[in-house]
Amino acid sequence: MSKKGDFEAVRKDIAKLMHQPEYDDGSAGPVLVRLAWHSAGTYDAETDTGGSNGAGMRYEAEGGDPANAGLQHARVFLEPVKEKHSWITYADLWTLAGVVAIKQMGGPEIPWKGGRTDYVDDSKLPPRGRLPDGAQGSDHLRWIFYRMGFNDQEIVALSGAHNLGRCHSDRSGFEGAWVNNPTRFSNQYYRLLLSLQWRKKTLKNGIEQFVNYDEDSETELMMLPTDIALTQDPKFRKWVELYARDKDRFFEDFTKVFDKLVELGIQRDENGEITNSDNENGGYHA
Ligand code: DDH
Repeated sequence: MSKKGDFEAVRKDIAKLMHQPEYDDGSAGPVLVRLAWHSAGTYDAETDTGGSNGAGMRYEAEGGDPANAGLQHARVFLEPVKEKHSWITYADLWTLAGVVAIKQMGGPEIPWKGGRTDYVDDSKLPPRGRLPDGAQGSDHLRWIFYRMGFNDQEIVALSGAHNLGRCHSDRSGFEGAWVNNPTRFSNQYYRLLLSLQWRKKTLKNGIEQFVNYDEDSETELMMLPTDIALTQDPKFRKWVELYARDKDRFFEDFTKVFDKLVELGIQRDENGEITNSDNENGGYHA
């Protein structure tokens, strides 16, 4: 047990659990990043509902959303950290784990502030269906991400997280990794989007995704229809081209946009203290 508020101690323990030889590509990192993203990506700016506050994925309504299939692995990885540092909220732990994982995998240092609440405010619960559907195109991407308050450039920068991890047929129905080294954060995703030839492939389960033509490569790489959409829409494509040639610019923009993502719906005063995590305000607590 660490002292309340000692986020450094929590960071160290998250970093220690990253290496998971029995799991996927040997790292808990990618699924931890996806947990952070899905905890925050339910936000709706207009109604100020959803977002990482409340850690709603602990409950069936949100945790059982098919879009969140597989994220229990990330939550299970983090459980010993929560047990050891019981003062930390799940909402803070999940977002912090994403930030630590990105750094551990060679990505940028993303600013992160604590203070989120696990208190569930019933009036802020997001309905299902707020997370993106990989089978769709650019209209859907704008519909989903504009709702959170992101613009075209930010959509493309956020999508660079697909440098990490893989699709699992028993989770999303899609299958495979986007890049050859899916536990190393880089701008490879954008470079491959532009440099490889992508063709549509129908998987055994009937789901369509894109795979590369190159038959010499040992592993088949994949892209979701939403990833390919970024190259087909000119307003998205110009950012794909920029991030493909300028890794530093991608790291810089990704840092800002991931920070913005995990702060959605969190209000802070001038000292950085959260002003909307009042546990006394009705609702229920875990
Ligand atoms: Fe993603 N993502 N994502 N994604 N995502 C999947 C895996 C991972 C979409 C669909 C899928 C973001 C945006 C989008 C990560 C991070 C981020 C999978 C595969 C699907 C499907 C799940 C599975 O089968 O296990 C779609 C659609 C979008 C979009 O419309 C833009 C964003 C914004 C992020 C982010 O982190 C900022 C990561 C990491 C993974 C790999 C997970 C793993 O287990 O490995």
